[in-house]
Order: sequence, then C-alpha cells, then structure tokens
Amino acid sequence: MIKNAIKIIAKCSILAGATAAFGHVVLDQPVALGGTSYRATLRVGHGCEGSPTHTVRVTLPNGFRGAKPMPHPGWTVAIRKEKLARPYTSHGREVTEDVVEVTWTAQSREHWLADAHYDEFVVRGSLPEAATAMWFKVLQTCEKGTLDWSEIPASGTSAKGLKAPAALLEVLPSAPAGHDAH
Ligand SMILES: [Cu+2]
Repeated sequence: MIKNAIKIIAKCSILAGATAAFGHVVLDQPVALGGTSYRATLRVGHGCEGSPTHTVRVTLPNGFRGAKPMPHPGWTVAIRKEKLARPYTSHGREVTEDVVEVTWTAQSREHWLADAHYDEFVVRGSLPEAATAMWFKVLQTCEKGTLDWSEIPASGTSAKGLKAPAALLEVLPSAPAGHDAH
C-alpha cells in the first residue's frame, strides 16, 4: 500500500519537475500525502524582469489548516486570518478562524532578493485527507513591478500555456484506493 503511494509520488514528481519552469514560483515538494503535516517551501526563482524582490505574499489554498510561516532572516513575516465558513476541530478545540495569507517583507534594501539569486519561503500546515489539487497563489513585489503567480487552469492540473501559474501541490489520498479507511 505504502509502496503504491511512493510509486505515485515518484511519478508525479517527475511530471511536475518536467512542467515547472526553472524560474517562476514553485513548491519544492509538489506532491504530498493527504492528512499529513506539510512544509510548503516556495521557491522564488527570479525577480520582476531583472528587478529585485522585496515582498512575497502567499494566499493559502482552502483546506490548508493551521498554517505557521517560518521566519526569514532579514524579513518581517505577517499573517492574516479569516473566519472559516466551516469551523473544524483540532486538538479538541473548535477552530473558527484560520491563517489565509502570509506576507514576508524585506526589512531593508540589503535583504532584497536579487534577480540573480533564488530563495525559499516556508509555511507549514495540515493537508486534507482526500486527494485534491491545492494552488498556492504568490504575489511577488519588486523594486519595479510585480509578478502575480495566480493563474489556475480551468480544469486539471497542467499549467501548460499559463504565463504565471500559481504553485501547485498535488495531495494524494491518505488511504490507498481500493482499501477501506479504518
Ligand atoms: Cu519564471
């Protein structure tokens, strides 16, 4: 059962790797098992047409619960919470609002991310049990201009043809197909 899941992960990783452009904003681990804690590592591959990046804002997908961003040296991190349409229970407590957005902002010019460099921004959260596609929308603000990684295909998960796709996470079912969850 676990073997099958690993096989699927390997297959998806190859596919994701092949379609993800080197630049762009992508997730370091584009596939994960449902019902697990997931460390979303967003890789920012370049600036805005050569201009350095000073702000990275991530809109978290629905169902990504209990998000906690990792602080980034030299950058301020801020979170925005929203009331949940459907509260859930975590550690025996009802959760009625949750983190929906994380923003990292460089504290000074020396911490700006140069176009010639790349960097990673991390936020951890819990994944839903069921298989799904989760899109992390990222707004990258530079000294000159912005890049809005927010495009999502009308159907399916192929970002082919999209100029500025959101970062995709494919969530695999937590229980292998064909077996009853118990
Ligand atoms: Cu790119």
